Amino acid sequence: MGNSKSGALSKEILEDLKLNTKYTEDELCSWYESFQKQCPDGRISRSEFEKIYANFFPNSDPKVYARHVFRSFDTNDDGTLDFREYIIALHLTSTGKTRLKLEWAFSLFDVDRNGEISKNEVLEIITAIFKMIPAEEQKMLPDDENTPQKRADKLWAYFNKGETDKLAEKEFIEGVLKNDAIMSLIQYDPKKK
Ligand SMILES: [Ca+2]
Ligand SMILES: [Ca+2]
Repeated sequence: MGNSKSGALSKEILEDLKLNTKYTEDELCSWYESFQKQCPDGRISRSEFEKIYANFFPNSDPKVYARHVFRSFDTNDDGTLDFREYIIALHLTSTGKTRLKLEWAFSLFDVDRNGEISKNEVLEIITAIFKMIPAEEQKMLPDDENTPQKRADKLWAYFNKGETDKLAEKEFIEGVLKNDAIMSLIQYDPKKK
């Protein structure tokens, strides 16, 4: 009590988030309030982040995927997400197919952060995505997309790559932007009930 100042959202972060997301000042301030309530120390740990994902995917196992998403948003690599990193995460994962979202998707697939994607990295992330798809939905997937390996093969064939070739960021973004079917290979949108 009487300490509201240190708990307020700094003007700098607010301006930065208004500029870099579609959210309004009101939205950001009210999210900040609830963020502070849930995370009094102002940070989300990896296990807390995994719990948030678990709530969204009660019928499947989003844990590995959540871990990769966490890595991609922990831009300063300190093992926690602060409010800014968290809001950027929300913004990017909830927007449609934009260049910005695909820049993020690239960083998600670039597991070792060396600036290019290998087929093994693709397989690793697609395997994590697959674990989020409930079993009954997996049964309904097209025959050439119903295992992580088939999906990785399909993606690699689309980009005309050999097994040991690498995919650069620009190539990835431009390729996916051009093709909705490829976009659906690299993400999972739960069906609205
Ligand atoms: Ca961080
Ligand atoms: Ca890489």
